[in-house]
Amino acid sequence: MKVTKADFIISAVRPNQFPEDGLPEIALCGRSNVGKSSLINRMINRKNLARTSSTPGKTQQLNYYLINDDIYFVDFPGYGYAKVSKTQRAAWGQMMENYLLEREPLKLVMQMIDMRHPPTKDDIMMYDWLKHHGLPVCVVTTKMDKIPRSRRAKHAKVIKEDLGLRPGDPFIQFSSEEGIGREELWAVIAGYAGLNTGSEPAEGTTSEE
Ligand SMILES: Nc1nc2c(ncn2[C@@H]2O[C@H](COP(=O)(O)OP(=O)(O)OP(=O)(O)O)[C@@H](O)[C@H]2O)c(=O)[nH]1
Ligand SMILES: [Mg+2]
Repeated sequence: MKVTKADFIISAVRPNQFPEDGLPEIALCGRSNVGKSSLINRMINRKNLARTSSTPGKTQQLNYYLINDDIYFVDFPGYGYAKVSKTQRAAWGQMMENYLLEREPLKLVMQMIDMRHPPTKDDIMMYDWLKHHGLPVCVVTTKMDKIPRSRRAKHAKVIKEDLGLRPGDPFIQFSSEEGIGREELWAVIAGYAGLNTGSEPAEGTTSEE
């Protein structure tokens, strides 16, 4: 996928701030610090359009990025960050839940898991919740470059087993640092979003028509 244009659109805190053009939306969720913003930057090959931080929990709104005027990435607040107040967590939770259950242009949820560790309870709960509600999910494991080659297959296996990865759900091993998995992930996204990239959709993806 050739990205020729990428723009930050809005940090939305209320549904009436969401774009109204109906373009397909791809949501990114995962623990705080898992690498959501870094993945966006790598997918569009820009260093710092999505703000990354060493301060976990920095993303507190739904951040919309528009790519090639074709598709939105929606960066979610990271879950599982202890220093966030209960009230704030409940408010985010409600906003995310409403978005995921009611947002018509949502085509795919990328659930991101840190490849260095087994999935957390929150990761497993999130995946179960998404599947329970029938949402299309692609599991993306991040920070692959931090695992020695010889141990990658083992880590991938543990993550698939602990999550109970459903048959048909794409599973992509990714590194924002090295760009591993970028093309494969674009192919999956293009398939779910119905984008025409001029190439065949990757295996394991479904296109809308
Ligand atoms: N080595 C390596 N480091 C990564 C990778 N992805 C992210 N990081 C680092 O992990 C830290 C967190 O990355 P972010 O992209 O800010 O994580 P996030 O999920 O957006 O975090 P929140 O917005 O706080 O929820 C940063 O220091 C990144 O440089 C990766 O693939 N490889
Ligand atoms: Mg972020």
